[in-house]
Amino acid sequence: LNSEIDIRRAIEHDEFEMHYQPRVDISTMQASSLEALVRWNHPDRGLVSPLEFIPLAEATGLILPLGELIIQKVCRQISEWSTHGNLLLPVSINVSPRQFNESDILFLFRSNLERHGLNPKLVQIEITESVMMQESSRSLDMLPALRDMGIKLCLDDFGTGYSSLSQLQKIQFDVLKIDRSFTSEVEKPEGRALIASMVTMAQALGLKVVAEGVETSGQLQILRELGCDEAQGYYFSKPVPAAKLPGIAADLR
Ligand code: G
Ligand code: G
Ligand code: NA
Ligand code: MN
Repeated sequence: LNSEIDIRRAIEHDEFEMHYQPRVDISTMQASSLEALVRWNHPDRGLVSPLEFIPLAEATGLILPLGELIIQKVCRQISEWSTHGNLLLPVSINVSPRQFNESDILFLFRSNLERHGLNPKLVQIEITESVMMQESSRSLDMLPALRDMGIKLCLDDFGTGYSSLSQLQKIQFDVLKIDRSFTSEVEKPEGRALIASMVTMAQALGLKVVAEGVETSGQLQILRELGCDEAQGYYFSKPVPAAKLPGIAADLR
């Protein structure tokens, strides 16, 4: 496992599958969207976390075919949901830096949306702050074009990079996702103050703000008091296969 050859073989054998984690509107307590998270369903080892293969896929360039496969799988899944009609929520896809620099990301999204006749509103893109910090990256040019297509842009892991504030002026994002390292501290006064300021800033800039990694009702209560729009985390649901989602969405109501 975990060599370039293993990942290549896993792509060929279709061993990657997508799990989905709901993002919940704090005022209605209903799922507002889903985040797609890839897993490697390994024949011997079972489900392997992306932490164990995404870094290698990024280093070797295999994130390009894998990333394309992920976009295909998610669009096909949204299309199935829209046909069978039991759950239709926007889905956000994590996109790695190399995918912006080395693949035709505009074409990939446009062609996959067209193939299934999907409304671009059903797809969102999550970009970590680290992408935004690479000033030379072509990503900065791609982002407005993707947004013009109707795809919403989410700034992921917010607060962990250092150029966040200046980048927010350059590119219009739709959603700001506060990193879970802040959420875990929200019950302490300093942690609460940090999240309060992020919520105020995001909303002043017209972004929806999401707290990641919500694990307890205590955290959720404070986020509600602070006016945070949405929450995501184990308190609501772990990432689960598509088949388990309708039940979870129903439970949240
Ligand atoms: O799902 P989990 O929390 O184990 O994910 C661990 C890390 O792997 C996260 O940082 C997440 O952004 C990344 N990751 C998960 N799924 C994807 C994916 O589909 N594409 C990319 N590029 N990264 C992913
Ligand atoms: O980098 P990104 O934000 O995409 O990472 C998402 C990762 O966070 C996934 O690996 C997912 O499994 C994990 N995750 C989601 N909710 C929680 C949570 O409530 N607690 C913790 N510790 N991890 C979470
Ligand atoms: Na992410
Ligand atoms: Mn994410």
